[in-house]
Amino acid sequence: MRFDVLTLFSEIFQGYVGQSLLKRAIQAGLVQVHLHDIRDWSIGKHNTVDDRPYGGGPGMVIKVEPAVDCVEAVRGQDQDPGHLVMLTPQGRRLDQRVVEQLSQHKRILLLCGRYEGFDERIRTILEPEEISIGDYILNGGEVAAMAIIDSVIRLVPGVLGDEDSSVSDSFSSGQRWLECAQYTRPREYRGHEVPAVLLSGNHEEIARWREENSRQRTLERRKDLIEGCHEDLGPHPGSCPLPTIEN
Ligand code: 6GU
Repeated sequence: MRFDVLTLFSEIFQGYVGQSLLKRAIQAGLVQVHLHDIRDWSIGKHNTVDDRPYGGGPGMVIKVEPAVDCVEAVRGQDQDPGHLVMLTPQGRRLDQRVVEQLSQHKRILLLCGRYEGFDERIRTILEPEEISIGDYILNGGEVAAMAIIDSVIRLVPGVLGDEDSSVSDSFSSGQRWLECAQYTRPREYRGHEVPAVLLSGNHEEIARWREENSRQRTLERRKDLIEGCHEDLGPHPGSCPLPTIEN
């Protein structure tokens, strides 16, 4: 799986790319991350990549020429032109289903914006898929691009060890209940004890307790996930785990 990140702030990615899971995946040849500085495709002697918006208003807009030139040049670096994603607050909201769809691509280009946005013709010409990571405003698309890389590589075969396979993740393939509470040693800390059932060795009871714990948490914290379960089964009909919950 190859990622190409197109950004004005490639330094932001340096630490992340050297981080353990991604680093191992890169060393194992499972994932490639190529960083590209949009400024390398700037125009004029001042390395301009942004400009004031026509019509006035605050902030700066990313210029069409450097963005389009950069995407086209980077696309040409591989036989696979790749799937172009533009990170913007106006995009489709990222969730695990979107992550699963993205993971089907062999190559993804992540175009990160800054400032007030992109010249609209970048969209018209390149027709990217626009993705947002939530309903709040970031200073740029870089953190969102990292969220995409981080969530997608978990689904690349071989990146996770068998032990922490992503199949059992709480949001994988139509599963929408929250992860249950977890404990490790010590058995007691400041008077707070580990639930006895987890020490019982009774695997059936433990499984039942965990399911019930997930159910309760989801109901308390994220009722919307359960409600969504009934109307939006998507490509996984029948996998909804909580159809019995009332109200
Ligand atoms: Cl992708 N970009 C920016 N600037 N803000 C965001 C976002 C993206 N997703 C959520 N907020």
